[in-house]
Amino acid sequence: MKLTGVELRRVHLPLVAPFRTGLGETSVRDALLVRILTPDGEGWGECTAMTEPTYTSEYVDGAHHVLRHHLLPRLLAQPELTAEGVGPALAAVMGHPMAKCALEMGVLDAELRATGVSLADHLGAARDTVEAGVAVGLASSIPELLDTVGRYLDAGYRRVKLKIQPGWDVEPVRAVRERFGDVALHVDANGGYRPGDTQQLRRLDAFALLMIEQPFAADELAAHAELARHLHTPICLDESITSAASAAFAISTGAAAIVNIKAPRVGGYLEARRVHDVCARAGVPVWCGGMLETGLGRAANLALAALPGFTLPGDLSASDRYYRTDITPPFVLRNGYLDVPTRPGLGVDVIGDVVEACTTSVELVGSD
Ligand code: NPG
Repeated sequence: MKLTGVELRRVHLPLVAPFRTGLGETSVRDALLVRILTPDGEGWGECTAMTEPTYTSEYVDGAHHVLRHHLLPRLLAQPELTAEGVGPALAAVMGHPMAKCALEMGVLDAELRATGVSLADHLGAARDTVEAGVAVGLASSIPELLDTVGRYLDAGYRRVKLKIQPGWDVEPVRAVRERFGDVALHVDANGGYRPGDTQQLRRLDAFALLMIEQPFAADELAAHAELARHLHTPICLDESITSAASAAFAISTGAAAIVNIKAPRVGGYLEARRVHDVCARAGVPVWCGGMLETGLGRAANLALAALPGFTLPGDLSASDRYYRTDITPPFVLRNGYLDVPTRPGLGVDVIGDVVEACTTSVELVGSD
């Protein structure tokens, strides 16, 4: 496949409600989309970098810059391109996994559309629906939290993840357990605790949580392994896992009993599948993380989450949990499950007039 051009498009999508974590609050998604143009058809990708570099070092303006000035020139210089070849073609540029993921996703979409294969089949999906989970941000009060969790459970979500931080952990978890009984519950700290907080984290053992996600900073692998020796609750790593190699190492040290896989954090869906394979060989369950994706990223995440090792519900919710109007037809909850797209490529089409209406900038970068 020859790449003839790539469109970089920024879209402004207000969230239905602000999403607050220990890293900050998001009320609008300033998403960066790529449209891959080839003589055989087009493909779409999404860069999930956030407005500020608070989750990882990537952020949307930086991703836009690295795509425009460093990644696209290398990709456009390839005489022939395959999705497998995107990673190697961009390897000279260090880091920037979310920007690289967007390009690989777009090329995968174009290539699979041209060959009539769905991304789910291409990755090796084992199911056609995926259990939906929901991530609940930090709330301003326990009653507000209980109200939000109650609405999601009424909607049919099968697993609830609560954001925690020092000062907002045991009491909200206790309140949710008391009100909602044995609902599948897990907590996510986004690295907000320090190794000295072990005694406080041990108090969470009383609530039969599925897992505690990323209690310490991304590079604190030894501290996570040490914490695991003092907790009954399994430790899941998110920010620490940046590749299949880092997943293998984290598992070997005892730092991770469960892994959250986010394709954008590991540089693409093909590396995400390799993370899945490493975890499956080690008997470590995985689940699919989310970053408030539009329908494009959601479609790709559903394909990934259909792989056999994804045995826990992920942060994959229906479109209306995020956006009043999405740029693709909405994903809807059916008895607590979401359908895995089956059509070729990502299996979803952007809605032209919706995308135009929320576009804040667009630039076409050509091959000459
Ligand atoms: O459902 O997409 C979703 C949100 C899930 O909590 C969620 N994502 O720390 O995993 C996270 C968090 C996040 C959101 C991280 C946005 C980075 C950006």
